[in-house]
Amino acid sequence: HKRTNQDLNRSTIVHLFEWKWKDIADECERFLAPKGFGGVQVSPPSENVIIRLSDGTRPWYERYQVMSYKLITRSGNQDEFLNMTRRCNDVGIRIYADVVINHMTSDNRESVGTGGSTANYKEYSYPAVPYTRDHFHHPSCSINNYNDAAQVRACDLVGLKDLNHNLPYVRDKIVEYLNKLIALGVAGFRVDAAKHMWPHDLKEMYNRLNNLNVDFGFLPNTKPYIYQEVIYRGNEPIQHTEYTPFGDVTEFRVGYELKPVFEGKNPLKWLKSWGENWNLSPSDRVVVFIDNHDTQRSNEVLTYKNAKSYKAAIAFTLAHPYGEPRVMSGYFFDRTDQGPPSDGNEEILSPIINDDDTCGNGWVCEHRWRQIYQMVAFRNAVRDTRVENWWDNGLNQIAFSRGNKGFIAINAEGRDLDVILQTGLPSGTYCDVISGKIQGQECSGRKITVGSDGRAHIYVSKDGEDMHLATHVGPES
Ligand code: LM2
Ligand code: CA
Repeated sequence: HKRTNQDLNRSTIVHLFEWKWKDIADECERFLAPKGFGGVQVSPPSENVIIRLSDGTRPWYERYQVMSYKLITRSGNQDEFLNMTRRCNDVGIRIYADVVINHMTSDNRESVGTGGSTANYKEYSYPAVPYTRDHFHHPSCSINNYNDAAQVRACDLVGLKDLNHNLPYVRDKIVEYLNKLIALGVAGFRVDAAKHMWPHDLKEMYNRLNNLNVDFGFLPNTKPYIYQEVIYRGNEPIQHTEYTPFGDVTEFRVGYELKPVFEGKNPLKWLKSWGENWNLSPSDRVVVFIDNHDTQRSNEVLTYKNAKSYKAAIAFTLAHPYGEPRVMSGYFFDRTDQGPPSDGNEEILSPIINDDDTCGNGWVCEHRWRQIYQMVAFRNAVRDTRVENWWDNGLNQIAFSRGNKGFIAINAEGRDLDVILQTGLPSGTYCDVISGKIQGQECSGRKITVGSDGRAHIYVSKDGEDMHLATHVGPES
């Protein structure tokens, strides 16, 4: 296994944002396993407060307001969670739980949770844990100055009641919750709001976590893979290095940096030095992504709404060895607080699967876009190789190979890319996995003919559906 606890011939975490456990189990079997994905980040499994917006609908962000550590949410209950981890692990797909442990809820109008638990906010009372007033930071204060590390850790994030992890009781409850998830077969955790907790408290809790449950196919003595949400943009006192000694961190700068690049505002040629040389954190400590469920609601990164640049940026992160990749997969939205597609009973709708693999019923299913899932197969095919045969035109056209296993070319310029390039690949006829795929024995996309000298004619039109092409050795060639 790798440090992510994924199988060696797999890679890439897909965040199935707001999906139901039952649908994730189905997706592991029918799509993620055959396409080579390595794992799924699931929405927080812990009971959350039910919030209704003025139009009566439920916002997605209610799931970041914890009522208890009971596993009961709109995604499903504990039995359904277990059914998911069982079925996904059986086909080689790992489950990472998003764990919200920095805080409980804010003062809402509503005080009933998805599992029926209640709370008394004025008293800081959450009887279903139980937590009482003593378990929180007092006096309450709000976070408004990110240059004050103590304030970021001990005050309330957007009004959310802040747990005091200095207390053994609080740590016990959280360790108990995480160990419950481990017993149920998860492979690791995305730690929500890690920046808002003291590193030494997190370390102490992680040290008390059990090994992964061997009943789900993990090797004995395997530790959970932990990646911590630490948003760092530079020039802040709280740095990744405080958290990397005992876990990985989310590298938000990838999304922020690649947006202008793939919009043609910062030349692609600079990607030659992509990685630590861009001041990003060390490759073996980061999860990388173009967007996540928060940033896709901002204007700071590329999302499904900018499909052409978005697909190319994701292809670049999957083709490049820097970091552990995660792909966002969500639903269409107009308003930032808009919750997942749901029916009249507020039940989350299952995605409909169309004949061309895409989704319906309001789900975007970015991970089912051909240009995205076929780059997961690319990444698996090129593992253990380096970036070689770098080429650029001095501006916005680039190409590189991964050893002699894969090749990608990107054209973000206002003119066609039309040139003979060294692909590093063995001679043969390859199928461009961006414009098509192998169906039966036939390539439905463009073909790339590599000569005995490894060179090929590379053409990417300036106004095609996609601004890139890619291919690799293996079943897809
Ligand atoms: C995270 N990482 O550190 C999550 O990725 C992010 O999605 C969470 O915020 C945040 N931390 C807390 O877990 C989301 C959402 C916020 C939302 C909170 C709590 O981005 O907008 O805040 O969840 O539900 C909402 C309202 C906000 C209000 C707050 C408390 O948007 O205006 O603040 O609830 O009622 C008074
Ligand atoms: Ca805190």
